[in-house]
Amino acid sequence: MSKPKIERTLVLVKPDGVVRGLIGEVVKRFEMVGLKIVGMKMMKITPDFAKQHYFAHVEKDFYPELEKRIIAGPVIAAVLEGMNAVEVVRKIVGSTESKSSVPGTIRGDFAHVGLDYQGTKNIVHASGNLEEAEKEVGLWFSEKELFEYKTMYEKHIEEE
Ligand code: 3AN
Repeated sequence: MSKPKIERTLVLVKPDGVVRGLIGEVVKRFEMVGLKIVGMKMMKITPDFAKQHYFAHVEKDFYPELEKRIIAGPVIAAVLEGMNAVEVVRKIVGSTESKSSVPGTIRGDFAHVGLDYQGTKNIVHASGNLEEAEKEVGLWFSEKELFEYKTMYEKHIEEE
């Protein structure tokens, strides 16, 4: 059997999620499945920083709206660690469009609007793949802001 991959991924509670008081709800869902928070902070980002984060979208027609929403207020940035963390976090977040996100996902439970109307108000951001996750974790966090520790569950596994 191949060894499970321990990955790190970036999650943001975007300004629309922060002003709706959803920080705790979002964080709870990742903790519930046993993902480990290895870094977390509140930040208000600049347009320049937004362009670095969304570099793949800067040339797209929806970019001005996307930037406006992400710089509108403070965000919560977190790095989550766990087995296949990138894929698991995307599953919990739901699909890009809230309208199509299934109930049980963050976007499916707390937003409903289609990309054609208010595409950027979908509460959270999560890295799309491992390569993106490595870049985004490096952009948002310094080494000193990331922590190593063992969760109770990891200790249990070691004791088995
Ligand atoms: P995700 O956030 O699900 O990873 P991305 O990275 O493709 O999605 O897009 C980043 C953000 O850009 C999305 N969260 C959404 O707010 C916005 N966006 C993506 N595609 C569109 C679109 N076709 N129209 C409007 N906004 C979009």
